[in-house]
Amino acid sequence: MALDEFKAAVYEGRLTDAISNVQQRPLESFNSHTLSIAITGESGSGKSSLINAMRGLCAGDEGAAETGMLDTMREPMVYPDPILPGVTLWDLPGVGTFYFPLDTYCERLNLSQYEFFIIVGSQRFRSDHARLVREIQRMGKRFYFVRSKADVDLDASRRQRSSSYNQERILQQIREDCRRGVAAEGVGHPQVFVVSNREPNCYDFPLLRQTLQTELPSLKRHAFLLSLPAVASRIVNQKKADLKGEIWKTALFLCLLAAIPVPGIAFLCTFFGFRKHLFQHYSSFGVDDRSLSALAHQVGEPVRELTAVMTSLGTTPMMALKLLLDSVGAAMMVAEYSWKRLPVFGAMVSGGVALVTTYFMLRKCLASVADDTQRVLSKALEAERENTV
Ligand SMILES: Nc1nc2c(ncn2[C@@H]2O[C@H](COP(=O)(O)OP(=O)(O)OP(=O)(O)O)[C@@H](O)[C@H]2O)c(=O)[nH]1
Ligand SMILES: [Mg+2]
Repeated sequence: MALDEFKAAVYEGRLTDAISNVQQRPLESFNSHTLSIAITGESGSGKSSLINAMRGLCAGDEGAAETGMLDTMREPMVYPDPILPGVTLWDLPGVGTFYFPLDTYCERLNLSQYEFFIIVGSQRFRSDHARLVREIQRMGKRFYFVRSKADVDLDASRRQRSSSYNQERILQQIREDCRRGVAAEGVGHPQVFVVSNREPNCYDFPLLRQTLQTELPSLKRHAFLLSLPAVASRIVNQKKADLKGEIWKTALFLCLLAAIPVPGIAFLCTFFGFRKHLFQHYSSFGVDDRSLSALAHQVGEPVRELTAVMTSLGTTPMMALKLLLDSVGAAMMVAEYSWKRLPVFGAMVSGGVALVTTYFMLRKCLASVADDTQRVLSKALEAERENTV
C-alpha cells in the first residue's frame, strides 16, 4: 500500500510526497518485510558454523549447514532464521579459494542481491576483509563483522602465559584489531562481535543475536530504501513512455512557429516555445528549481547536492538556446534558404526536415529529464538512508 503511494507520487512528479511517504512510515511497519543476510568471509572462518549456532543447531544435526575443513562449497545455501521473522541466512562460499578468488568473488556471487552482510573472520583483519567491507560500502549496504574462534585464541593465550592470563583483555584486543581494520575502510561505527561458534552463550554471541534482533526493523527499513531507486526507475520509464506519444504534436507546433516568414520572430517564437516545453518536463517530473529546493530541504541536503547529479540539458535559457541552435536552428536555415529558391517543394522538404529533427531533439530532452529524475531521487533516497544510520 505504502509502495503504491510512493509509485503514484513518483509518477505524478511529487517527489517530496514520495520521500515523505517513506519518512513517515513507523519502524514497526517494516516488521512484515523480509531481510536476506549473506554470511561471507574467508574459507574455513566458521561461516556455516555461525549459521548453525544462530539457529541453535550443532554440526551434523538434521537441517544443519555442512561444516568442516574441506573446501567443498560451490553454491550459496539458504536457511531460515528460527526466531527473527522474515530473515533468511545465506551461507556463501569462502572468499579467496581456488574456485572463488578475491578478484572475482563479488561479481560471481552477485553480492548485490543480498540486503545485509555478516563478514566472518577467524584471524587478524586482512585485505580480503577490507575488500569485502569496501564492496558492501560501495553498494550502500550495512554489515556486522564477526570474529569467530575466540575459544582458540583464548586457549592459546592461556597456555602461553597462564599467570597473566586475562580473558576480557584478550577479547578486547581482538575487538580493537577488527574495529581498527573496519574503521580504516571509512566505516563510522564499526559493529564488531568476537564469538565462539562452539559456545553460543559466551563472549559476544548473545550480544550479536540481541543486536540483530533490536536493529532488525531499522535494517529492514534500510533494505527497503535501497530497493526504491529500482522501483522509481521503472515508474519514471513508464512515464517517459507515456509522454512519448505527445512529442509529435509538440514538434509540429514548434515547426509551425519556425515557419513564420519573419526570420527573427520565427526564431524567438520557436525558442520560447521550446523552452516552455522543456520547463513543462522539468516540472511534470518534479525536478524544476522549486521542487528541487523543497526536496533538498526535506532530506536535509543543500540543493546543489541534488543538482550536481543532473546531467541533462539544464533549465537555463542559455542551454535551451544552445539546443535549439544545434537542431531546429539548422533545419530552419534549410527552410529559409530553400524558401527563396523553390518556394513550394523547398518548403515541404525543409518542413519535413525540421519536423523530424525537432521530434528527435524533444525525445532526447524527455529522456534526459527522465534520467535526471532517477538520479535526483536516488540521491535523495541515499541522503534519507544516511540520515537514519
Ligand atoms: N574452535 C572453533 N572452531 C570453529 C569455530 N567455528 C568454526 N570452527 C571450525 O572451523 C572449521 C571450519 O568451519 P566452517 O563453519 O565449515 O567454516 P566455513 O567458513 O563455513 O568454511 P567454508 O564453507 O569452507 O568456507 C570447522 O572444523 C569448524 O568446526 C569456532 O568458533 N571455534
Ligand atoms: Mg561453509
